[in-house]
Amino acid sequence: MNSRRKFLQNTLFGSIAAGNAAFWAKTAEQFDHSAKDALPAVIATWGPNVKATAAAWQVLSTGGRALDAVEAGVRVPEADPADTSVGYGGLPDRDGNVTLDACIMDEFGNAGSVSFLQHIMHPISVARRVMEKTPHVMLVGEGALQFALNEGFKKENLLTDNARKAWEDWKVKSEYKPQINVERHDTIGMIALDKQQRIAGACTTSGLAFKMHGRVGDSPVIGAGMFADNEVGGAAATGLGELVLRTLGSFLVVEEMRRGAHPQKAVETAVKRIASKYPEQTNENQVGFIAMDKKGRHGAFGIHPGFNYVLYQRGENKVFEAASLKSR
Ligand code: SD4
Repeated sequence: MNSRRKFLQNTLFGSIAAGNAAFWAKTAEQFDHSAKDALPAVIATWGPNVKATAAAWQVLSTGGRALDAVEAGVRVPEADPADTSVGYGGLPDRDGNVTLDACIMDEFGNAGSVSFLQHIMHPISVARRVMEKTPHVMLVGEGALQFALNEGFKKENLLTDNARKAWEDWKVKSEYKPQINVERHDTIGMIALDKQQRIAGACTTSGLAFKMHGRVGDSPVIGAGMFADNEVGGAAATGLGELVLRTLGSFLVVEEMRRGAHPQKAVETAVKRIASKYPEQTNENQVGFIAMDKKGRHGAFGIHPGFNYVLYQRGENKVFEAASLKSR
């Protein structure tokens, strides 16, 4: 049994069984009936990220800024050696290097991003510095590392013994075949809405396990892995980044919400776009989106069953199973 499934079975938090989209859409709307206490709220990809939403909630519940909440939140899995998809402990590329991607956006539409960054445990905080201290949006590779070191971040070895062992086992066959939900897709995308109705988002990952050296996914690309617009809401993606990059998925979700769609309908549209453009790749690969609008309404949807997410709202930190386009 994979760790996520085990986690879900063991979790004390309530979860809604995966249903069809129509069932879920109704359920998601049930969250909307008492809009007055919908703020603050935070949503994140993948159930094991309950500790991340709890860290974000600490900021939000004490009147803090959404931007600080998402940064504090996603730093939790970045520092967790047991999370093999994010930061320290992340599975390396096929040459044994841990290379990290992250991005962040604030309520003013400012954005910062790093990609192909090595040796820094908290890429999200480097992305925030890029946003706040440079005239740029994105720094990559060696330049991003130099910037981080100049900013006082510590150079560290991020390859844990477990991740090295997994890589050595993988090297025996050296086959790269992403599998739906089997490979740990625990990239964290997070959207927070604070008491002052400010929206911010963050996304951070070590990317696909055993990827080509130099491969960059959707997670650090503003509009692909994450997008937030304070007039509308925010969205984030997880899964096979190539499918999200080609469709600029998170931007699409936010634009659908801008046109009036409920966040649940908006994420369904983005998943369906991928499925209609890339039907063959959709059969074999997972993508999931989360979204939250300015009213604190949310949505989540995957191509396949197995995508779950965490919502911390009205004082409760809960894991939910997202509905999906395809059935088991
Ligand atoms: C990527 N979207 O690099 C990321 C992978 C991911 O959970 O979401 N993993 O393509």
